[in-house]
Amino acid sequence: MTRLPQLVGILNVTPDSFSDGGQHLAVDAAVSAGLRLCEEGADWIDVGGESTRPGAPEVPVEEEVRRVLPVVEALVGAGVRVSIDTRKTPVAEAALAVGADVVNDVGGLRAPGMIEAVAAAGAGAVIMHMRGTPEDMQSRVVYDDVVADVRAFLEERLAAARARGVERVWLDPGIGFAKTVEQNLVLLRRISELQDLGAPLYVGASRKSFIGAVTGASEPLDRLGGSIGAAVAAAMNGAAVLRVHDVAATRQALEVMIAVHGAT
Ligand code: HH2
Repeated sequence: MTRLPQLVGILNVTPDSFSDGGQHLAVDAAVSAGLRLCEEGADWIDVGGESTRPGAPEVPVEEEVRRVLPVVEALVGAGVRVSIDTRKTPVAEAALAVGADVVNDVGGLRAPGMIEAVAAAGAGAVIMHMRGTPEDMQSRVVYDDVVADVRAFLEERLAAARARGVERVWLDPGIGFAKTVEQNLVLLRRISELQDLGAPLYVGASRKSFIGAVTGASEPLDRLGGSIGAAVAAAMNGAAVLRVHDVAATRQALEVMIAVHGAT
C-alpha cells in the first residue's frame, strides 16, 4: 500500500441505522455532521436515508427522498462531493438532480431504470454484492466459495453498467450483507482477488457486527479500534476506497501504515 485510499464519510439520515441512527435527523445537524467529516479528511460523503442493517424494513420512496434530499442539496451547495446510498431509482434520480456525483447502491444497480438513471446523469456508481434484501439476507449465507460468488456477481453487474454507459464504477464485496462472520473475514483477506475485474475496490466494514464477534465489543460505538484494523487490512489488501464513520482516526492510522510501508 503506497497511496492513501479515499475515505468516504458515512452520514445516515435515519432513525434506525445500527450505529448512528437518530443522530442526524434534523437537516442542519446532518449537514454539520457531513461538513465535520470533510474537515476530518473525508474525500466524499455518503448520504443514506434507509437503514440496511440486517432485518431492516424498507422505507417508502417519499420518506427516503424527504430525509436525504435537503441534506444532499446543502452539502453539494457547500462544495462537497456526495454519493447517495440507495437501492431505489427514484431516490437516486432525485439526488442526482440536485448534484449528487455517485450512486452507492447496495442492491448492485438491479432496480429497474437504475443503470439508466446513473448513465443519464453522467454519475458514478458503487456496485455492492448482496443476496436478497436487508430483511432476509442473513438467511442466504450458503456459498460454495464466497469469493468466487462475489466475483461472478460483481463481474456481471460491472459489465451491465458499462454496457449501458456508466463509466465510473467501484466494486464492493458487501461486508456484512448476506455473509457470516467467517465469510466477511475471508473477503477482507482475499479482496485482492477482485482487483483484476477492472474497477477500483470499495469496502465498508466500519463498526459492523463481525468486529463485535471477533473482539467482544457488542456496542457499535465501541468498535473504533476494530474498525481501524479492518480498514487497514482492507487497504493493505487492495481497497482503493473505504466507507467509514470515524474519518480522522482512520486517516491517521492509514497515514502511519503508508509511512512505514514507504520507509527505506
Ligand atoms: N454498508 C452499509 C450501508 N451502505 N454501502 C456500501 N457500498 N458498502 C457497505 O458496506 C455499506 C453500504 C451499512 O452500514 P451503515 O450505513 O453504517 O448502517 P445502516 O445500513 O444501518 O444505515
